Amino acid sequence: MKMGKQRIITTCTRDCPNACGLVASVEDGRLVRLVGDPDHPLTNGIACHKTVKYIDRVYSPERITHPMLRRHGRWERATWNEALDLIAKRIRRIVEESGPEAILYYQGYGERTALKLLHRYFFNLLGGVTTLRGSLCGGAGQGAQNLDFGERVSHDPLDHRNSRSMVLWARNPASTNISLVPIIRDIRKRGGSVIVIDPAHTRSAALADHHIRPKPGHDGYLAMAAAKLILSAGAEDREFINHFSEGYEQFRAILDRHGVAELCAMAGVSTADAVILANTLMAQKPTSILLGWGLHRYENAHHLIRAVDALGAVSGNIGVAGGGVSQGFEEYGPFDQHYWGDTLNPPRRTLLIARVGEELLNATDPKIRMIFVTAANPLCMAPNTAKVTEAFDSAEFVVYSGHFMDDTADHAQVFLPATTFLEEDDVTASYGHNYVGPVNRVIEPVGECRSEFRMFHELAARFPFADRFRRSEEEWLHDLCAPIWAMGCDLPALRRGAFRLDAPMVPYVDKNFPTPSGKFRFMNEFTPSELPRHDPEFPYRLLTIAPHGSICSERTMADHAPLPEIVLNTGEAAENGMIDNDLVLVRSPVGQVRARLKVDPDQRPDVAVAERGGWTKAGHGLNLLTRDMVSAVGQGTPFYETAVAITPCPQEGVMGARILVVRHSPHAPGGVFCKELERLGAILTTVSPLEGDALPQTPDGHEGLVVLGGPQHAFDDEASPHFVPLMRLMREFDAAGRPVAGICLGCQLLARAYGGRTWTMDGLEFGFITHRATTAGMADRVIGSVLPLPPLMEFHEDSFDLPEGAELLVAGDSCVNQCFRVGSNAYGFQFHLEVDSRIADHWITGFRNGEFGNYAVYAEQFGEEFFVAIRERLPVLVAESEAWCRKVVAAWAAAL
Ligand SMILES: Nc1nc2c(c(=O)[nH]1)N[C@H]1C(S)=C(S)[C@@H](COP(=O)(O)OP(=O)(O)OC[C@H]3O[C@@H](n4cnc5c(=O)[nH]c(N)nc54)[C@H](O)[C@@H]3O)O[C@H]1N2
Ligand SMILES: Nc1nc2c(c(=O)[nH]1)N[C@H]1C(S)=C(S)[C@@H](COP(=O)(O)OP(=O)(O)OC[C@H]3O[C@@H](n4cnc5c(=O)[nH]c(N)nc54)[C@H](O)[C@@H]3O)O[C@H]1N2
Ligand code: SF4
Ligand SMILES: [Mo]
Repeated sequence: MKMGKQRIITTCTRDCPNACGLVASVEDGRLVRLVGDPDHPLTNGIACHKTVKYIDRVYSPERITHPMLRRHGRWERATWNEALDLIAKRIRRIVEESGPEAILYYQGYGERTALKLLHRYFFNLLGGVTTLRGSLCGGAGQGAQNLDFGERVSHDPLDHRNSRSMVLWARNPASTNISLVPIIRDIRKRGGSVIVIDPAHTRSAALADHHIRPKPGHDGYLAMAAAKLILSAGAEDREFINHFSEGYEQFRAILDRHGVAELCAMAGVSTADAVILANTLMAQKPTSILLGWGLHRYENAHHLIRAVDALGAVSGNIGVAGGGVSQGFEEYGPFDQHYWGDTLNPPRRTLLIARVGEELLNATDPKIRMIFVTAANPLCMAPNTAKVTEAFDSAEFVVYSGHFMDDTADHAQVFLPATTFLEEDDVTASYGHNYVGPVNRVIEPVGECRSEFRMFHELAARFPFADRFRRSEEEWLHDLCAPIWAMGCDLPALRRGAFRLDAPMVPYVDKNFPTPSGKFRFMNEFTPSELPRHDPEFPYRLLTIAPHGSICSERTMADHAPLPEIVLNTGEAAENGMIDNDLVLVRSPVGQVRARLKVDPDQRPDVAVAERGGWTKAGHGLNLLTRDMVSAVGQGTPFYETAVAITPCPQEGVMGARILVVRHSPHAPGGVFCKELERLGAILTTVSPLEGDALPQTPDGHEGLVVLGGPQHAFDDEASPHFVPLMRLMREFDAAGRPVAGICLGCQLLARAYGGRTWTMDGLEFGFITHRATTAGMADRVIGSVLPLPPLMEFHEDSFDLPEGAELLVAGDSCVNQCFRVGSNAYGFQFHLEVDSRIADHWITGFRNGEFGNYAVYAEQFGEEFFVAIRERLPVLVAESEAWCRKVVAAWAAAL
């Protein structure tokens, strides 16, 4: 480890069009600060708020930092050699028995740098495995623009400085493209207009002069209405139409089918909206029209995009500085793609990523036996999660390379812990601008994490083609980036800062298009019968948009709120008997999800908007709702072809149950236990008597009681005068047939409430410990239904005698009384089943550093090795404990 302070520049490789230049500050080998690089021409010193948080992600207590193998259903630590040997053995066997196409390589969007091209090279050296075709992200738009322009080429974002106005068409840069924000503000400062066209009321609406809210998937009509207005004003670009385009007559014929008012009605906008759009295009030339990814996500997205391209052409914005209909760039464009090695074998099978669940299940010749996943989370991000999960579970062997135990890792047999870009040397391009940037290693790999370059390298070393793969990163970059070097850059120069590719600032400036005729092609067919239809059973179109706070599913378990939020128009919600914060059931033809309702008066009444990316296992999983379809053009994924019904959750069982939570310390929150209760629909009221909150006198108004832990002694009524009334309350809840749960201190108080003595032990019990269920436990309504027990977190110096009439359900070796039932439905849990990664990490770190005053004396009993080991095992320990806790809560709450 390098000591002292360092400042290192690098480039963010996350799935984000900005590809920001970053400056990392490192102190004694540890990353302490990550900010935008002031010298990067597009970043200009401003990176997103997610970047500051990325440091927490790199050092997250949930991050997997050593290889793991699943043995007998449980994750166990393995060495790299064990993991890679096993993978190599399975690959060899499968290739021998079923051929290489029985393996699927699933590359996600998490990181698409130069060296990542080599993954596919590895699989091609193997003989060519099954790969994916199409895209979860952009396909449809590229397909449509290729039809019109011959090839999709966008204006350099720096060219928008020449724009007098801008249209953000299905794009939300305030959340997704921060580098554009100053450029947008600048247009307005110069007196130009910015129009946002989006059915949802996003953060970007605040950046604009006008927000036009078309019906989802119906933008084509709006574009046509604006084109008609321009034509009727005689303001069209005649020269472009006459000399540089084809198909104009067909386009005119399409426009002639309807009047402007009719088109606006079909688009779900007012005529005034179309007039504003047309007037802006006529009076504030040039206009930069920026297409977002929202438009791609329709089956017939090409209709929408082609209509906008045509509007750009009619209004004279094609091949003009400050104009253009721009969409994005190819992140793999500047690299030598022949290193994918696709020509090494005859064409191999591909599966459509848009329908990957179905495609996997239908792949029979040969059946997919192994799936190798890198930088992806298909069990969360691909459509129709239930089907994708079934498909993944039908493969015999899933290898997952990534950072966290996400939905997909949960279904794998091998976990390969990958480095983040901060631990790697590489080169990255961008899908949002024309700069390539250096990925310079900022810190040493965390734990035993390895770059995928190294993983594949060492995997290749186990095969006869090793020599074709084994070269240094530098050597590979020399070849992979040859097209960049040919533009006048070299690796040492690139390591020092971003390099602008030799790409046009303004594409098609010579009005020469790479179409067969060399001309721009107007949309020449339009079949509106193919546009999304209204189904009264599912009245809202579900728009699962980019989350503001994270990139897609890059989160941890602890990051998740109990439920996803879904936004509905305020009036629409009220008409259907729902108000802000209600718990609602969101149903689609393929699945259902519970969510928290948010209302917004500025949103269209026929859409439901939610942020994509929450994990399925955390109760978010919005792709449980989406249909698996493919776009008609470009093999894209029409995520927004899903319509949903939203209704209040039926008030039964836990739903709507009011639960009193008594908290004893800010360091011991309700964690997973309380989150899960909320997820099931309970309404929690938390009181902290030690901070002056009044304890309710009777159970009236609450259907259940949860008493949390804290450092107090259960026998010390002097320090905690509320113990006596609290114990009475615990008995009264139970007597009234209302379930009680006591955790740690709460467990001891429950024992005392029924006459059990509480006392201080010889030492402190700390860490994750495995206990056993007693015979009574096996027969118990709650514990009997959640066996086997994973290791569970302990942090206590007191214990208790079982009260008379109590049943011991879980017994420990060093401290026997771990879980009991008393009365009819009162449960005491000595272990902290509620911990999530944050709570556990806080306790481990605080305890080790002597921060928890009265426990400091015990820390010495636990050596340094103990703390290192527990921190290393924490991600899995917490994941197991959390999954178990959720089952316990469901069983406990069933009595509500
Ligand atoms: N913070 C953050 N940034 C990200 C990401 C993230 O997850 N979080 N993801 C990254 C990725 S993978 C991508 S692809 C990009 C996406 O970047 P954007 O395209 O900017 O974002 P999206 O939310 O995918 O879609 C933009 C908007 O399209 C709108 N939309 C949906 N349907 C229609 C329609 O029919 N008509 C119109 N006019 N608008 C419609 C949606 O309401 C949404 O607000 O962002 C990248 N950046
Ligand atoms: N409902 C709905 N679903 C959608 C969309 C939508 O609009 N609505 N949008 C779609 C879009 S635009 C996209 S791009 C896809 C994204 O789909 P995916 O790529 O499957 O999902 P991500 O959540 O981006 O997962 C990327 C993972 O890569 C990890 N990662 C980052 N760097 C590395 C690395 O170097 N190595 C490894 N091994 N892992 C790394 C990240 O931590 C993260 O876990 O989702 C799509 N899914
Ligand atoms: S996530 Fe996007 S905006 Fe944030 S630092 Fe990375 S590239 Fe920049
Ligand atoms: Mo994307």
